[in-house]
Order: sequence, then C-alpha cells, then structure tokens
Amino acid sequence: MSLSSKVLAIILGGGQGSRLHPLTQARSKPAVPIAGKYRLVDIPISNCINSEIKRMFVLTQFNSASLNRHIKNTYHFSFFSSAFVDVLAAEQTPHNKGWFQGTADAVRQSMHHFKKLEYDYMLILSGDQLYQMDFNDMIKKHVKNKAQISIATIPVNAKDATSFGILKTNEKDEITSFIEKPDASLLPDWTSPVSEEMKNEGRNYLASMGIYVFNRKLIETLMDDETTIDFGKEIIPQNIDKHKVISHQYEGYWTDIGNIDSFFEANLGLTDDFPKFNLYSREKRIYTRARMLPTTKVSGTNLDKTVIAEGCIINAGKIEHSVIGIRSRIDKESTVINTYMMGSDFYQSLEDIIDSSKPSMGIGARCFIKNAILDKNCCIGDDVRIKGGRHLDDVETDSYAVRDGIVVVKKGAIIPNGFTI
Ligand code: ADQ
Ligand code: ADP
Repeated sequence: MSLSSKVLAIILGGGQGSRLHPLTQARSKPAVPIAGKYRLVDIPISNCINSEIKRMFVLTQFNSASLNRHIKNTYHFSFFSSAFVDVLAAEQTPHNKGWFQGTADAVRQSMHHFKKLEYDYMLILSGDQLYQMDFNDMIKKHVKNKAQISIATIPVNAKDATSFGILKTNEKDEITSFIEKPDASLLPDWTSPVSEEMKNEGRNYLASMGIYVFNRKLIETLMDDETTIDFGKEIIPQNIDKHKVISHQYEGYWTDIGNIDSFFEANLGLTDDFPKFNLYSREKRIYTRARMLPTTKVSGTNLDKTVIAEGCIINAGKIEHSVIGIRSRIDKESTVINTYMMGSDFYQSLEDIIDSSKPSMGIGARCFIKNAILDKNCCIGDDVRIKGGRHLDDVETDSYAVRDGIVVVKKGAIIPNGFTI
C-alpha cells in the first residue's frame, strides 16, 4: 500500500471572513475564479492529485451552487477508483450553531465524516494559496521522523512575518517554539538560520504555510477538546511541547491569495515572461473543468503581456498586462490595462446583444479600464471609464467596490454607457 493512499486531505475552504469580498458575495471562497479559467479550489485539489492523494474533503462555510457544479463537473474519477472530492458545508445540528467558528472547529464539526474512513495521516490544507508542491516529500519525512505533527514552512521577510505563524526549529527540524502573527516589536527574537539565498533576500523568519500533517490518533484526540477553535491560534502552539512536531521547509513559489490585493497581484503575475506559478508545467498540472469551448478570436487588438482564456471574442484597441477569462467579449477601441476580467458563464443570444436598451455582457466600445477586477458576467456599456489606483478610497455600491485602490466590479453588474469610476 503506497503512503499517499493512507492520507486523507482536508481543504479549508474559508470562514465567514470577508477578505475576498465582494468576490465571495454570491459564492463560497473555493469557487472564486482565478487565472482566467480555474477556481481557487483547483489549486489544492491539483496538488493532491499530483501527489497521488486521492481522497479529499473541501470544508466550506456555505454550499454554493457554483462550487458544487464545478466539483461535480470536473473531478470524475474512474468507477474502480477510491478517489473522491466531497464538499462539506457547515451544517446546523443539535450540537452546533451552524457556522464553523475557525479552522479547527471546521475539522471538528466534520470529524464524524472522516472517522468512517480508513486513513493514517490527515493532511490539512488552506484553500487560498497559490503553489505547486509535492506533499509526498512532506509525508515521507513525517513518517521517517516518527513525527506526530508536521508543518510545511517557508522563509519570509520581516514585512510578511507579522501575517503568519512564525516558528523556530532545532538541528533535527523539530519545532521548538511557535508564535501566531507576532507583533513587529517581537520579531528580533524570532529569526532563524536560513540558506544563503534566502538570507540575501532578507527572508530570515520561518513561517508556517498553514499546511499540516497529523497522525490519525492525535487529530482525533485533539478534536475532542471543544475549546480549541483555530490551528494557528491554539492547536499548534499548545502542542509544540507535548508532541513531536517537525518542520518541512519549502523554498519554491508559494503565496497566500486571501485578500483582494494579493489575489489581484497573483493573477496579474501570470502575465510575466516567466511566471512564478507555472501553469505550463508537465508534471505539476493544474486541473479544471474541461468546457469544450471554441478558440479565442482577436481582431485589431494590440496585445502585450496578456493571458487570454478560451472562447473569447476580442475587438479591443489595446490590452496590456491583463488576464482575460473564458468567453470574454471586448468591443472596438477599448483599452484594458492591469485588469483581471473573469469572463462569462455563458454566451448571450444574438437578440440580447443587438438589444440596445441595456449593455451586453463583456466590455463595450471605447472603454478605458485600468487596475480592476471584473467578476463574471459583467455588462459594461460603451464609453465607460474605470481607473483604479491608490487615489480611490474604499467604497462599495450595488455594482462595484474599491479595495486597496483596485476597482472590483461585482458579478453580473450592469455599468451604463459613459459611467466613470
Ligand atoms: P491564516 O491564513 O490567517 O493563517 P485562517 O484565516 O485561519 O488563517 O485561514 C486558514 C485557511 O482556512 C484559509 O484557507 C481560510 O480560508 C480557511 N478558513 C478559515 N476559517 C475557516 C472556517 N471557519 N471554515 C473553513 N475554512 C476556514 C494560517 C495559520 C498561520 C499560517 C498561515 C499561512 O494560522 O500560522 O502562517 O495560515 O497562510
Ligand atoms: P463555468 O465552469 O463554465 O464557469 P459554471 O458552472 O460556473 O460554468 O456556470 C455556468 C452556468 O451558467 C451553468 O450552470 C449554466 O447552466 C449557466 N448558463 C448557461 N447559459 C445560460 C443562460 N443563457 N442564462 C443563464 N445561465 C446560463
């Protein structure tokens, strides 16, 4: 029996938190579209599949139709395989109020589903990180070192260190101390010896990646204690001294995409000549729904540093440093810069497109769009001007929100002709 077949993966799909609002206004976080054709949840699921871990649960605060449809339409395993991806949403029972209070509470409330299965190791993953990691190395090290808990770690700089769990290890990679999101004033006490390359980049702190391996017996015991809510705040710090907890250090590309700013940067990063997140990898493929869309058609457009998904119809004047999602339509003489356009769920009928009483789906003619995220199915009229930037304060209306200077046009919003943001 291979090691990976003894692993059960749990993907934490997001709390009540609103860090990705308004992208999560009408869908659960794992269903948020990224990179023009994928969903957030495709990243941890693909990492599991590439690591031959075939049994996965996605824990989500609420069950959105788009998440279920996506999982159902994407992850078909052979009839003879034991593989599955199951979505478990917080449910109201006589014992709980209906929400997951935190990451550990999410696992605890779902534990009765896991207990029925055979597994030796539970792999707990975040649902909002961009990375391509082989979990087998981590699990092999966990078993070889007879660890009870393993934590994937990565060197980070002082600016980032305050947003993560920071830890120290001994020469055997055993974690000896841990602090969740330390105040900047405490940082001088938390540096770790790192490689020359990391030191040169100023990455002197060892951060938890929020990726954990637990032995079955231990996680079951820990989940019996109903006072613990979070892995980072309680479970990990409370167990460092009680059990053998080891660090599995990773130095590849890894980024947290839990807020609008980092989500935007990670998407636009895909337009680099050599993107840090490699969608063109032969071994570490990222899976998503096979949609059978037609090819993209472009006419009269000056394109630079732009990624365009399938099924688009583009007549824009210029698109620069942007990611254009599936089935996008952009009309004549429009300019799109530094923008992530998610695309559309369906094509409109010709009658709808000809009907001039309301804007059609996509971007109309002669628009100027810069520093924006356009959620799916947006209908942006002609001569619209959207110019995001630090000069804009955070605001929210029915059709758009501004977060960190980025204008986020909400799913299905109708922006009338000539509108300016
Ligand atoms: P954070 O990312 O701040 O820190 P948290 O907000 O608990 O921790 O989120 C972890 C993951 O769980 C995310 O994918 C999130 O969406 C999801 N999640 C949060 N609450 C949830 C809930 N109630 N139900 C289901 N899923 C939920 C953690 C660790 C740090 C570590 C960083 C690395 O606590 O120590 O450094 O991750 O990113
Ligand atoms: P994708 O994976 O392609 O993003 P989703 O499953 O999220 O697709 O959503 C596509 C949804 O759009 C499908 O459920 C489909 O039924 C719906 N849809 C398709 N055509 C139309 C239409 N004309 N009007 C409204 N919804 C549509």
